[in-house]
Amino acid sequence: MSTLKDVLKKKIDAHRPRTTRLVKEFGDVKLGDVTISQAIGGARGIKCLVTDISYLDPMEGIRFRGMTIPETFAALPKVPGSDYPYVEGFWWLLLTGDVPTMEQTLEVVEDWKSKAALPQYVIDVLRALPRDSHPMVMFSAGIVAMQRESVFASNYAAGKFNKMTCWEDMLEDANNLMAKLGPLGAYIYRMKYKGDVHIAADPNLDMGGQFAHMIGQSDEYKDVARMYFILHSDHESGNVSAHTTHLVASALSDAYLSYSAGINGLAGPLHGLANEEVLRWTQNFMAKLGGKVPTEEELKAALWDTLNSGQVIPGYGHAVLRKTDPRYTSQREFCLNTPGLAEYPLFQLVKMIFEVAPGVLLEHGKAKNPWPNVDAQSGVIQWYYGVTQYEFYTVLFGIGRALGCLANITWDRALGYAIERPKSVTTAMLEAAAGIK
Ligand code: CMX
Repeated sequence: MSTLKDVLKKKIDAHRPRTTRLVKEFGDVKLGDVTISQAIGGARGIKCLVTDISYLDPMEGIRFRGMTIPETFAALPKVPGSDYPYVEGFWWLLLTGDVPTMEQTLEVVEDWKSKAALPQYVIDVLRALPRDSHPMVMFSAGIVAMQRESVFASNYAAGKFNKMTCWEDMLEDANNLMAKLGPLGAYIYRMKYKGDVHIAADPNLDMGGQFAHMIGQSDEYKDVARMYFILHSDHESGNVSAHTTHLVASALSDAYLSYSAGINGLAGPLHGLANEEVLRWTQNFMAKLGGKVPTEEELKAALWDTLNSGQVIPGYGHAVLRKTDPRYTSQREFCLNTPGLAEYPLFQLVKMIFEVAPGVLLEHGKAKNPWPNVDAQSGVIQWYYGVTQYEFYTVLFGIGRALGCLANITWDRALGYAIERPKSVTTAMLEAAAGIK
């Protein structure tokens, strides 16, 4: 008797050539407004999402509310004594489209401070998980556990749902969650990697500074946290984390349910986990060479080994971008302008990969974009400052990404966006559209 797996394997083996043929030979055949290759290939390029919070141009990169990354950093109120802006002021910008005054920024700073404490039951949930669970699992579990705090959900359950004003409850949930994500990440970090010894919040610090303080980092790292959270915040609506958050919220799920789902998407190796993969790849490569700086030929060979074994080069390529990601450039400049980091061997290697990998990917001929994305550069900065637990890097991404996702779903509620429900078709229908007998 065949097992379920045997039967399924036969079916899959028989089905695969049909899908491959549809994409290869009939990819451009239209199915209404989209093509077969778009229907099979992850909805690439289909314009069916709306957001005014950020826009990603394939050649220019991201603009937040119409501003490039350097313009954004220049425009926002700065933390005293720092070259970097308050994350809280950036949140105001994403939500409203206006650059806030210092007074408006400090209003958010104080609001988040007042909401930052983690409920004890969230700590209990984190502590109940096996200590070797991935930090993204802990982060996601912590967020979803907090759902009982949702003002939106409790008002909905009490029959107080009002389509015109429900965005106010979403905003309250979003502010509450934003205030707690830094402390949640810091708790996970200290519990997992720093002997379970925790650091109390400093009442004088802004969100980015507080995170640095609570993970036990230096003053210098405070700017790293601010920069990192802002750079990772938003990349328009179609990426997996933003789209998942939007999709789940479209069922009138609250901010906690929606963003924990987004976090689960961010934890995939083709998305946010790529920053962890980049560091693993570079560290393994350096270890193989016994720590010595590789020659260009050695690096090329290692990149080809990765490609030939069927894996992707992490940190390279993008679904939309067709040039070097300006978030990569911004972090690269931070490295080049930071004495010590500029000469750091791992940064030298990351620089060398930037010089070699695009040529290898072009020769390989598959990736539409051979240039680096945000993840190619972020880990080296963390490593330099002593955050060497690279499985934690996606949590850092997730704290920042919340800014964009939560601003978006607040606006989704305000504009009453509909529940998402694209239409699916069968493979036989595609074959019929392609004229395959
Ligand atoms: N290394 C090797 N092959 C790559 C590649 C890379 N870095 N980038 C793309 N390709 C391959 C794809 O796997 C695909 O191969 P198949 O035809 O065999 O399936 C082919 O090139 C065409 O892909 P594409 O259209 O250029 O890219 P997609 O839009 O399908 O995927 C992305 C985009 C980011 C998933 C892909 O470039 C990738 O896997 N990059 C490495 C992982 C990574 O850095 N992810 C982080 C992205 C940023 C983020 O979200 O955080």
